[in-house]
Amino acid sequence: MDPIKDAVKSAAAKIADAAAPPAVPGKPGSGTPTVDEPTTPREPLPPSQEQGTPAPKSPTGASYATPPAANAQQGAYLTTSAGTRLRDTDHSLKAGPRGPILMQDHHFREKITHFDHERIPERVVHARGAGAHGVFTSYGTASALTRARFLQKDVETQVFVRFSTVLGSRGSADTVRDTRGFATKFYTEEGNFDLVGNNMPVFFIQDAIKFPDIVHAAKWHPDREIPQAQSAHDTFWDFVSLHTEAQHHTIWNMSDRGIPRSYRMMEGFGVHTFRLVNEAGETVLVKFHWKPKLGVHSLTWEEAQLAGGVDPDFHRRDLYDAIEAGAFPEWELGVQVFPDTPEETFAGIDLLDPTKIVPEELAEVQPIGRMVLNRTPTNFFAESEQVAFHLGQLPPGIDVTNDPLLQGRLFSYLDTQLTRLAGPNFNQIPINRPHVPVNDMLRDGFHQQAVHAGVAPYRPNSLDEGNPSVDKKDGFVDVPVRIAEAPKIRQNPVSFDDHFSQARLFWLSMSPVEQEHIIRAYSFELGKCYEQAIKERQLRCLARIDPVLCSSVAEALGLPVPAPDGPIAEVTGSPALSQIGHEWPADGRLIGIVADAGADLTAVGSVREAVFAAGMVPLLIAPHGGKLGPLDVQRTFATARSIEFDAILLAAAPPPAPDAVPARDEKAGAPGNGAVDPRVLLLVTEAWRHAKAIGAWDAGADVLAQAGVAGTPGVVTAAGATEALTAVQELLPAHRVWQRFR
Ligand code: HDD
Repeated sequence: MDPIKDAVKSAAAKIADAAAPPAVPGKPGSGTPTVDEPTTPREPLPPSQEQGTPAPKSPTGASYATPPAANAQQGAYLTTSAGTRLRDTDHSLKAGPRGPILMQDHHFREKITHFDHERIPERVVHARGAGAHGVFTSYGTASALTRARFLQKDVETQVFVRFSTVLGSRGSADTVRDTRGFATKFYTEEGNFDLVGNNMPVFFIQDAIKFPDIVHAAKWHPDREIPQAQSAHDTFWDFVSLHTEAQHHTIWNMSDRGIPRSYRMMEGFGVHTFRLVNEAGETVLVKFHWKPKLGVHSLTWEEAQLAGGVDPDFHRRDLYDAIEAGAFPEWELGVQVFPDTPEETFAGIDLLDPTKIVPEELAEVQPIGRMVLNRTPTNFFAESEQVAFHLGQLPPGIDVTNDPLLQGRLFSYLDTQLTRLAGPNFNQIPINRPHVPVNDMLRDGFHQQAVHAGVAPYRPNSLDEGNPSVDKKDGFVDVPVRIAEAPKIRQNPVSFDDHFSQARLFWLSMSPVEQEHIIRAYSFELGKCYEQAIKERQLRCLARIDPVLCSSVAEALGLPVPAPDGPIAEVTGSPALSQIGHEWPADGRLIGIVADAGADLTAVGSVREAVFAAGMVPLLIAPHGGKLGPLDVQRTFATARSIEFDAILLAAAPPPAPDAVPARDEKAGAPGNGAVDPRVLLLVTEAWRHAKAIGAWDAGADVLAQAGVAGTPGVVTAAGATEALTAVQELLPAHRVWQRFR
């Protein structure tokens, strides 16, 4: 007898017992699920190219084995973070089935600890956003102006774009009245270029030192943390009425630009003036513009309100759905080009003042490339949340100007990531990694991912034979701009004192419908303020912008119309700023088709195909989910709401469902005569109020009559499905049936 061998044998037997499958699979308490798992384990998708870990580079150029990509799921089996396979992840290790959890349960502790730390601080501004991947293709038209390689002819560059609201928290609604962020990361062959812009070309402040002031004023009240994602409150209006350089940006916010229809239908602006430098060292000043292929369109105020309740993720969903449907959002990048003169002005406009635009009629926007967003993120957190933009990420050929807002931003974006992404190595996070080799001398720090080799992370060195070298030929160019001899001073140029002329220019550029919307927006927002003195002060600002605007808002507030306390600027409007009066492609528009089992489903099927063929997205709306005859149903009367659709087609007049709200109740004033489902009538009346095109055929025409909209502008009764679609298609390029507004 060998006691040691026996002990090993008996221990091995115990381990084998423990490893054996439970006696009765599927029995409650047995440790296995009571229902089968839906799938057998399979390999997950491999990480996409830009998620892969770049090969570590040594300063001497020596190569090292690439470690396995550590940032995605791999293999078929569940493991701990240390790679050990697990037998059970559904039951904590307890002292008996009814006993307490044991401290020793390392899997429990790892799982819960990691979960407890899943959230990172949200962005201090622009917390709510959504991103997408795409490709930028350069036309080469800027190649004479800049040496930047990604702007040379036909060069294709991967991009990631994140759109955002400014004020709300991560979980706030998409359709609030606010400025929208439009931040693009170009993964160029010369390193990343971050163009961090907005959907409005001007900003509230001229000097970055005031950013905390505008943000503290515009965000929630510190005592109640309300309102969420709104500017309709006292502190915002207190600040902008006292700090009149904000008046230009404020009128943009009060316009329809503050409630975009879709991220796909927003312009983007770099806001600041940048400096381009070419191979010969010659420079020009430029302003960057993104022009959406689908045009610039907005929601109506009522649509924005409805979306806030019915679908707070309205813009996020729209972006995702459009890309998944193959209706890829598209923009042209353009530049306004100005000579780089010592004054840094153009047509009397100070190019360093971020509260000013240069009207397109004075300097046309010249297209330099095209961006298509064609891929949604694989993982929201890893990509849209962890993406970090920084204005100092510039390729050779693009340089900054002395705009004091831009100068301050160059500090802030780098700084903020240190807290938000917990350390200085945020550019090693997959979404932020350049798509070119990195050979910096930055070392160590929290969350270091690279295994740096080499012994001399400093320059000059001899131990690594002087590596890495600086590139005197193709490296980043700091344009040697002459700085005028001047005292150190906390002061702005005198030209920055003009706070009202361009707010008036914007007002004069609007069509009557748009002006009416602006009046209503000011009336609503100021109407939500408590402090009379703030409303009166803002009315005095409006008096400097326009007498009609001022008196209309004063009337709505029930306050006297103040006299302007300074001259009203003599300016003319810029027609390019109006969203109305142009025609745009209808690609990617959403067409709701209402049908029921009684409809001619063959015609409905053909009209769906025709909508697809026209580059738009048809959504079949039916009394129930599943199938309608051979057709897949995308929305039901319970899930469809008018805000989602750009036009409605009616193939039927569905009767009320047995479980629907009482169809006809004279006392409650329900619409219709009880023959049509009230949810369909609501869909149609709302679509009508929001000035959308509506077409009907067969029994669908009865719905128009019941809703009381038959024969009004933009409402078409056609002989058949094809004719109805054609008529609606003719209305779509104008975005809305504007005649319906007064
Ligand atoms: Fe900013 C985020 C746009 C002025 C400080 N900003 C941020 C984002 C956008 C803008 C689109 C979101 C980026 C993303 O999706 O991650 N900001 C602008 C524009 C400005 C501007 C167009 C004026 C022309 N910003 C501005 C100033 C400062 C900041 C003057 C500070 C002095 N901005 C920040 C920030 C944020 C930011 C605090 C928050 C999260 C982040 O940077 O990464 O650093």
